[in-house]
Amino acid sequence: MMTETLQCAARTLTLSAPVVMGVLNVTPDSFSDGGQYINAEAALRQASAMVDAGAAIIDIGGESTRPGAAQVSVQQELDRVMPALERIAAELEVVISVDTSTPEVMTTAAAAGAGMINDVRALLRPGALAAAATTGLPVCLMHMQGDPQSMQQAPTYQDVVVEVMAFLQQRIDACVRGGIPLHRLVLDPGFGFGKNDAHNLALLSGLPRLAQAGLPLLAGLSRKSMIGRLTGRPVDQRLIGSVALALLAAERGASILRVHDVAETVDALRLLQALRPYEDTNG
Ligand code: YH5
Repeated sequence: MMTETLQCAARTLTLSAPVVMGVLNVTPDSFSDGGQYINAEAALRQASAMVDAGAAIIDIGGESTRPGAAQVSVQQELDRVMPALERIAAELEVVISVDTSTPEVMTTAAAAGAGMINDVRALLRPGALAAAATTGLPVCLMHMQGDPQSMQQAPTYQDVVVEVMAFLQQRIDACVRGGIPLHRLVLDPGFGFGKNDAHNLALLSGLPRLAQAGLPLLAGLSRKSMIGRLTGRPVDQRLIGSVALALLAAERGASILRVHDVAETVDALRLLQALRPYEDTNG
């Protein structure tokens, strides 16, 4: 039987219907003068709006993993993430996911009330697996080919679905050996992380095969470059493309949709969920 709930510290996340993870912006540039206090208040307002719009999870990250983004120090990451996380944990009833690959950020965030770890490097950094195990929190293991600096230069696969699944299966095995049981794991093919459009589309189409691992799937497609290339839209006009891909991913078995536009995605997922009782009754 498929995992239908995730225990996220004190909160239980039910995944029998797809849920939305809202992406919280904690980039430093937009609040450079106000320091972390203003940053945290702005983050709280943004998170609060996403919760009102139906987000089940708020994802907070202090390292930009966009293609070509600069690396940040552990202290910079903590400075960006922790004030916002503390404010949100104090004020909102929502699961907070911390988007990090850094062991110290995992343990510090967990102690401050984070309910999930989202690691685009699938706990491959030294000490990350042990740190995540110690927190007792669920972990999203994402596939990436290469590193954020160079991953989009020349991604290559023989069979992208087979290779992503093989990588994730290795990470599942490492987690179970290292004290993170299966019921704490979520899998993510990592759309756009060392993939061209053909790879991303093959993975979207192949999600039902990834779902056969029996673990919940997370899909992050919101506003990504593939939508730009396929629709000709700049990043501020990708709402409809993003909602369409979230819906296609949910239909193919994704349980958690990581999105910027929470209200619109929640509407689309409600319609999918309304249709589900009528599926497979047309034969
Ligand atoms: C993900 O897929 N993605 S950060 C480039 C864009 C737009 C958006 C304009 N963290 C994922 O959102 N965590 C990120 O082009 C993630 N899965 C998980 N688990 C990248 C991002 C983005 C990049």
